[in-house]
Amino acid sequence: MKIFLTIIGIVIIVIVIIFLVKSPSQRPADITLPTPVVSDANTTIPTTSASSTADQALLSSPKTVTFNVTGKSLSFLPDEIRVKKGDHVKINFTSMDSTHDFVIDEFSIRTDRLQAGVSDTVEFIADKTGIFEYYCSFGEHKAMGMTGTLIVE
Ligand SMILES: [Cu+2]
Repeated sequence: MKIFLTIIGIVIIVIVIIFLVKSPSQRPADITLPTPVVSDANTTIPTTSASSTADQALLSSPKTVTFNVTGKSLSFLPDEIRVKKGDHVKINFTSMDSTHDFVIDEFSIRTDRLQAGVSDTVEFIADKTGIFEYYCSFGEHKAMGMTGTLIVE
């Protein structure tokens, strides 16, 4: 029995170490080295196959912009996000209390419903300009004011 518990303990420690090693190294990599992300983003843009648009794609290759958003006290921080059309937007959302999620209908993105202290990441290409609402879809949180504004310019 003791050996069994020891093995489980070791496995948990290894998983935690893998998480700790992975997450900080991934996030700075996106900021300092946008190139690997660009090829990833290109696959979702249907214009890359046309050679006439290849030059345009090079000139305005998608830039990855990352936002850390928290949900707390029925509000989002920040409650306004501003990006450029064509940006590859990455939202790391963390619930700080209660159960929250992060939803933008127009870009069909939705995080998991998160308990306090839990994070989830969603990504999309801001392929249209405009002012869009993000909100928490849990319970009556949206009606109680848990909304924010995404501005694509
Ligand atoms: Cu909520």
